[in-house]
Amino acid sequence: LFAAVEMAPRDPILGLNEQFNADPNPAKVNLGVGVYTDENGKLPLLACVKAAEAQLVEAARARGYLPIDGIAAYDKAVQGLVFGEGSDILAAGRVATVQALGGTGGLKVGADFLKKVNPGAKVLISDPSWENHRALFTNAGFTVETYPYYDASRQGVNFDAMLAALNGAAAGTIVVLHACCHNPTGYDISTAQWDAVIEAVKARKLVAFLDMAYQGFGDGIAEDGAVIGRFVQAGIDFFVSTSFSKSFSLYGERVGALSVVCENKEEAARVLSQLKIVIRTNYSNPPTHGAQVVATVLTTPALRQQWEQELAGMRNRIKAMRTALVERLKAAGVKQDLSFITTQRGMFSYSGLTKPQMERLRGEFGVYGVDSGRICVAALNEKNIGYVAESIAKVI
Ligand code: PLP
Ligand code: TYF
Repeated sequence: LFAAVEMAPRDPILGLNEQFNADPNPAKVNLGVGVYTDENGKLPLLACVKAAEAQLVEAARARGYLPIDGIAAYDKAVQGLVFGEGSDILAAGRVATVQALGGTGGLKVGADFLKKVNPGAKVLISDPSWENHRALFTNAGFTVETYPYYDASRQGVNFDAMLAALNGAAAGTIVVLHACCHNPTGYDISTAQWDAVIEAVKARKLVAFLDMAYQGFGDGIAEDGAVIGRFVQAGIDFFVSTSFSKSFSLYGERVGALSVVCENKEEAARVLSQLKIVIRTNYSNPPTHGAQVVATVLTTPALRQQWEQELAGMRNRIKAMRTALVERLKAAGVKQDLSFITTQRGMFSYSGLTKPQMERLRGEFGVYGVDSGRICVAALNEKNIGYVAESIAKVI
C-alpha cells in the first residue's frame, strides 16, 4: 500500500526548528519560526493566562463535549474583539462565528465551506504569503495563484500592481488578505489603500478572506481591527480568521476562530449550520481548555485589562528591538540604510538578505532565519541582538 508513497518535503519554517535544535553552536539564535520570546529569550506564559487557569482549576469543571461551534461565551468574545463591542452587525445577528483550532483551523473551516458554496473559484494569496495559505487552500481543492505584493526595489508594497490584479480578477475569486502585520514581509498597506482594496472587492464581486493572526501586534487591538470595520461599512459579505496563538502566547492550545459576515440574521443561521457540518466531519467539536482560558480573560474586566497591557508590552518590545537592530547594524559598520526595519510591523522583517547570506548566517554564525530573508524580530533581545547585528554585518 505504501510502497509508492513519496517523502514529503519538510515545512520550510518548522523544519528550521529541527535544524536549530540539532546545532551545537552555543551562540545560536533562532529567528526562524514566528514565535514571540521575552527579554530573557523565553516563551512567555502571560500573567492573565496564569490567573485564568488558576480560576479554572479552582472551579474544577468536568469536560463534556463542547457544542460543535465551540464555547458560546468564547465566540461572543471573539466577535467583540474582531468587530468591536457594540457593533451593529453583531446586534443584528449577521455574523456566524465558530471556535477553531488556531488561526489555521479557522482558515481551513472557511476554505472547506467555500469549496461547497463557491467550488469553481480561484484563490489569490499575496506574493509572498505565509506558505501554509497556498497549501491549505490547494488541499481544500482550489487553484491558488498570487497577487503582487512585495517589491524589493521599493522596500515596500507594489500597491498599484496589487490593485490591478484585484481589479482584473474574475467575480467570485477568493482573495486572502493579511489584516495586519503581513507575514512574511512586515509591510502593511495604508488605510487609504485598504479603502481602494475594499472598493475593488466590492466592484469585482470578490470574496475577501481576512487572516488576522496578529491582532494587537501592529498598533493596538482596536487599531489593528479597524480594517474589519471598513469592510463592514462597505456592506459586503466576507470571512475573518482569528488566531490567539501569538496574542495570548497560547501556541500549543490551538485557539482561534472563523467569523463569516452575512447579509442578515437568517442567512447567518444557514451559514453557521454549514460551518458546523464542516467541523463535525473533520474533528466533531473543538477542545475546551484554550478557549476557556481566552474567554475567561476577555470577559473578566481585570484580566482583560491585564491582557491588553501584556499585549502592549510585547508590541512595544518588538518595536524597541526594531529600532535597536537598525542602530546596532549601523554600529557594526553596515553602510546601507536599513531604517525600513522600523517601518515594518508585527513579528517579522523581510531583511533583504539573500538566500546565500541567510545560509552563511546559519552555517557560520548559528543565526537562523528563513531563506527568503525573513527574520523574526520578536525573538531578538538585549542579550542576542549585538551578536545578531554583528553576524548580519559580516555577511553583508
Ligand atoms: N496566518 C498567518 C498569517 C500566520 O502567520 C499564522 C502563524 O502561525 C497563522 C495564520 C496560523 O496561526 P495558528 O498558529 O493560530 O494556527
Ligand atoms: O510563519 C511562521 O513562522 C508562523 C508559525 O506551517 C508557523 O506562522 C510556520 C509554519 C507553519 C505553521 C506555523
